[in-house]
Amino acid sequence: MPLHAEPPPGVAPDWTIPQGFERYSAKAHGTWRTLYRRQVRTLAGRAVPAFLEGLRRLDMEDGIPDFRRLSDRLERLTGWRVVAVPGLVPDDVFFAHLAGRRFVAGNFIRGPHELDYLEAPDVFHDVFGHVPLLTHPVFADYMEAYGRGGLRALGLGALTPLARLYWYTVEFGLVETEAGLRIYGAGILSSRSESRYALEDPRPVRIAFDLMRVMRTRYRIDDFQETYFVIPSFAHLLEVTLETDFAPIYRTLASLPALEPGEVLPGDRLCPLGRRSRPRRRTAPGAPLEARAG
Ligand code: HBI
Ligand code: FE
Repeated sequence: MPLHAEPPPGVAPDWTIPQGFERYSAKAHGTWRTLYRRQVRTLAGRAVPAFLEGLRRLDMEDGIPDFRRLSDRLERLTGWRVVAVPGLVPDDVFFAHLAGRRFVAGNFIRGPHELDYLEAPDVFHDVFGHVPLLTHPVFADYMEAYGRGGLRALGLGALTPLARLYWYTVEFGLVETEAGLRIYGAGILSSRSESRYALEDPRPVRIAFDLMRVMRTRYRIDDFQETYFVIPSFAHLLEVTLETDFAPIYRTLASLPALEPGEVLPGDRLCPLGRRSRPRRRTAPGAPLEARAG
């Protein structure tokens, strides 16, 4: 994806740049606030409770956050920091940042004419979508483990299957909770239309997470997903990532045909869209936070 292996002029050797927080216009902060409010309304009862809890703790509703202040807060919680980059960075650079608990984020924000769709991930996708779950200790560990796995995968020539794992978890993952299916993937969490589609539309298939199955499945970058994978918990995702030796999986995958998005295999466990997917508000003690809020 990147055109240069070397950072362009003005970009540090690790591909970071200053965020330039002081340079955001009032309009840029206004775009952030519009998106933020809209998305908070959409995500009540749809996002995984840990995301909404992280969002609350990060205090980002007033405008594009200053990465220094945001990082200081996040570092106290889970040891992660947020660093600015000019756009997509080379895979090895991306993985090295994750392995060092640094999340790379674009510093620019989409224009008011492209609130619903954009091609390159901007600061709203990267920070609103990804950073709140980095406050969750288990998810935070998964992201680091993924970065380490990425560096190993590059050495094994296995970027493609590993990129599919990122796509179907970090970007477009769903999780089963006691209250029903919830969103944890940042690509969904930062999109109003896909937040509804991913949970409520009958068209996509929702398949129980299986590492090999995920790594075999191609994905689309230009439309809503046709397949979502559902994890039982962040603990399961972390455990599988830490305890599986990916090398034999990559070897097996090399001899198997890839699967298309939307394809269903006889062995797939499908997650039906029951009434449980949009529960009525519960107020009983111990009900998920999101069910009580809003
Ligand atoms: N760069 N800025 C940025 N953001 C990403 O999500 C990203 C990247 N470079 C490479 C990359 N992702 C891929 O390697 C992963 O999607 C697997
Ligand atoms: Fe992303």
